[in-house]
Amino acid sequence: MARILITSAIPYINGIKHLGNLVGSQLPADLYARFMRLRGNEVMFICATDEHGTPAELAAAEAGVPVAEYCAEMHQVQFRLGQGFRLSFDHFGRSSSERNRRLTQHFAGRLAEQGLIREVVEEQVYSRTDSRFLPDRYIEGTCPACGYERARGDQCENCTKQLDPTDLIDARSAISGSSDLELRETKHLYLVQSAFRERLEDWIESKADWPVLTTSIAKKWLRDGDGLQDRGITRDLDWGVPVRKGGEDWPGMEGKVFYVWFDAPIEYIAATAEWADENGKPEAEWQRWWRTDLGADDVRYVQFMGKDNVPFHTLSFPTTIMGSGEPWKLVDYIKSFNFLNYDGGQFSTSGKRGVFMDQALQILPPDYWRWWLLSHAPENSDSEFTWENFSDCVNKELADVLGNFVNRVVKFGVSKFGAQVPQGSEWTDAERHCANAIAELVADYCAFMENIEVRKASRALRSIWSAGNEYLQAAAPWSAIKTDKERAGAIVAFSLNLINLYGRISSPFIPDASAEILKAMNSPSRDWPANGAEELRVLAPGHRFEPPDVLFRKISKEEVAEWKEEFGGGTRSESR
Ligand code: B3M
Ligand code: ZN
Repeated sequence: MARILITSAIPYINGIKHLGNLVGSQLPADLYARFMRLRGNEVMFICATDEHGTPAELAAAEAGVPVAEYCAEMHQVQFRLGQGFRLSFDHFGRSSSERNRRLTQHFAGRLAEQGLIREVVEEQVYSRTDSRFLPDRYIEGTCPACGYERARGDQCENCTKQLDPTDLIDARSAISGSSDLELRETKHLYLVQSAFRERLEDWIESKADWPVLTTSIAKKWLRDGDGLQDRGITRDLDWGVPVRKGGEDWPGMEGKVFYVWFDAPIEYIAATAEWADENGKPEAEWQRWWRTDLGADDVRYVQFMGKDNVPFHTLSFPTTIMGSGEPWKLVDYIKSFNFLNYDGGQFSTSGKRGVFMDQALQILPPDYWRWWLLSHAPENSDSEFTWENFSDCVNKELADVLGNFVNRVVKFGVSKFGAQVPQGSEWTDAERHCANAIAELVADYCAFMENIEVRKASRALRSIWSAGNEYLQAAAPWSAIKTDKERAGAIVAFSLNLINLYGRISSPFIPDASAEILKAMNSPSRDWPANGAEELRVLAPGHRFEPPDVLFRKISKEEVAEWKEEFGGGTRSESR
């Protein structure tokens, strides 16, 4: 049994996430966490809301609520939506927690002690119209690298370049739209990332097994030297972690807070401590996941995130960890994702274009979304959601291939043999052949899941379902029953065992349907399927079951037309 620490990028608090956000981090992280638990590993799966910085302040201002109140409410909303999608976090924390405040100040203090923080008096963009500094997202303009016109002061989301507000061309205030800006002096702390160039290069270089998407982004920023410019880790904002050195004041930094990207990844650690607090566990219980001197040396730590978050996780956060000089756990594997587009354009939070997590659950159960999203995860390139593709996929793969198989077998079986596994005659070549094929496919499925190849894993699972259909079609118990009831019984018994197997191995993708199947089949709990024919004899003759309800309904043409209209969005805004 291994110990696996899994973190998903922590979603900004500033509103309900769309399906593109979901499939870029939280959902595949959940897939992996569920699979790893199913295999008998000890898993700690952590997520949280990212509550500081300009996104939170801007959203709260727009909602007309104090920012702390806004964050508390939105945290609950995101937490419940996560449950709605069956995201199986061990803890869903808050970056505004007391734990994160203390830990962030602790890291800053350590970095200062190691000589890795510089105090810099610099000029920052100040808006005369708004009477305030405009850090990060408070300012928008054209990206100097790629020309994208709605780049923000902290990062261009089009080309992922990390930016400073002063880099933007034709800059304007995101609050008032004003371009009546000037540069004013203010003091900030800088993290000396440049001191880590070689260590970071060697570290990334050693990660030969990482997805190319992850290493190519990391190497690009290392090579261009861009990602290793010393970066400001403080801001002139009210909302955030107050700048302190461990438990002490930081002279000259009164009234300033840490930059959201400094404290957000530290929340991975803090959230694990929050988990311990909430469950009445001693410090050692969370430290054994994070401190290599306290038990975390045998932990495998895997992070999930969208590609725009990669620079922060391959350069900045590792610098914080390494620079602390303390034995904190570094990530072992970073799985990153491209973007999901929506019907010929981008998902847009500001333009309300696309499907958002709350809306998705209002129209269909979570398994339908999970299956489509994961089987179309934007792993090797961006991918696109269209309603036609979605409804085809659900109707064919879930309703026809899986749902219909279960339904046919159970209906036929119950009508001929009652709600129990029939005795039947011995297996024939048909069963042996199918059992072997399934064993091979299950091995493939496992290998893909271990390697976090999400699309390939979904294809293997679909093939496992199809193999059952092909078997049933060829074995044709409805014909056999006319001449040889025992043979028909054998086919039904084998098929019922296939259903049971499907219930056990499909849960990472479709947890609700899997649970329904297992409950209906009155399934004995077992370890992960051994790759042998044995698995298809688990439900013995005489084993009783309850016919399950229809597992998946079909999506109609009318619904597709209606939803297309409803979710099209008023504008074709370019913002994600
Ligand atoms: N909140 C960005 C995002 O939601 C950011 C991730 C933080 S991970 C430490 O995409
Ligand atoms: Zn750009």
